[in-house]
Amino acid sequence: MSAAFNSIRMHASRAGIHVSGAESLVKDQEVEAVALELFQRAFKHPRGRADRIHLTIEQVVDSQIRSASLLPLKTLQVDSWQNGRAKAAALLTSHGIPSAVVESSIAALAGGAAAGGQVMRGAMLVDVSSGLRLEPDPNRGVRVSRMDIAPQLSDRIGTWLDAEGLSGPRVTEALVLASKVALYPQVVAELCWSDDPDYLTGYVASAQLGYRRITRMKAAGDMMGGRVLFVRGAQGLNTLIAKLQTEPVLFDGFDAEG
Ligand code: WAQ
Ligand code: MG
Repeated sequence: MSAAFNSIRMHASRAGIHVSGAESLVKDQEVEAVALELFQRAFKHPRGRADRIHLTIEQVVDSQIRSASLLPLKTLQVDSWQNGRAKAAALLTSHGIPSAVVESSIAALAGGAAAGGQVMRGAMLVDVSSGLRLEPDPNRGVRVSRMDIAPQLSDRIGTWLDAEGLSGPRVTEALVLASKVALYPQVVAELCWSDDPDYLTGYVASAQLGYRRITRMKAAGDMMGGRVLFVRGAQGLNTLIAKLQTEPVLFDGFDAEG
């Protein structure tokens, strides 16, 4: 049996505006099924019908794949999106990120951080000391990719998430993305909530905090959302961006106790 892994990336847009995206890292024998699944997701999406769908499949050099453990997951229940954002802001400032930088980043996500108040396809990179945006293309942002659950962890994590009532690809994909981002010490923390109008849960994550879900980060029907990676200055930025985009990582460990 072949042990080769492949990066599969999907990006769908409509009139140039982001609709949906996904990334995975799978063995040869799974490529067809996963590619079909991502295509179907792109074609039928709550953000609307895409008029352009990209599927990119690239073989990855196995010896370059890094293995790591997933962040521990915890859920914070809140009764309104206003309280959810306030909790997120408190968690971010507890990392030493100035309140003004946190507030302007939340406002950017809420208002659409790409040109014309649209959602971005990737993440904003925000300098924690100046609050300035560092991503080379502020319309696109930086897309974190080439990461997945390792095949040997897949059943265990699936069973655990099912038991927690968190079945389905969304939580797993977000946990995997946040766990990859947290591997890089230059990233202080991450903030995220979905741009899907029917999905209201978001999170704050970091190596220090783990993956902290917050049940409401926006109002139902709101089409805005995105990701902010709070980074320590612009030094080494190109290397960080290259690793976020291309370093392949498989997650083979998980501490269910958090
Ligand atoms: N790299 C960088 N940014 C991304 C990526 C990526 N691979 N994927 C998505 N984004 C940005 C982009 O701006 C999207 O518009 C935004 O994030 C939201 O993406 O525990 O579903 O896929 O219950 O809609 C988090 C909570 C759900 C899950 C996040 O995000 C849970 C979600 P979506
Ligand atoms: Mg989305």
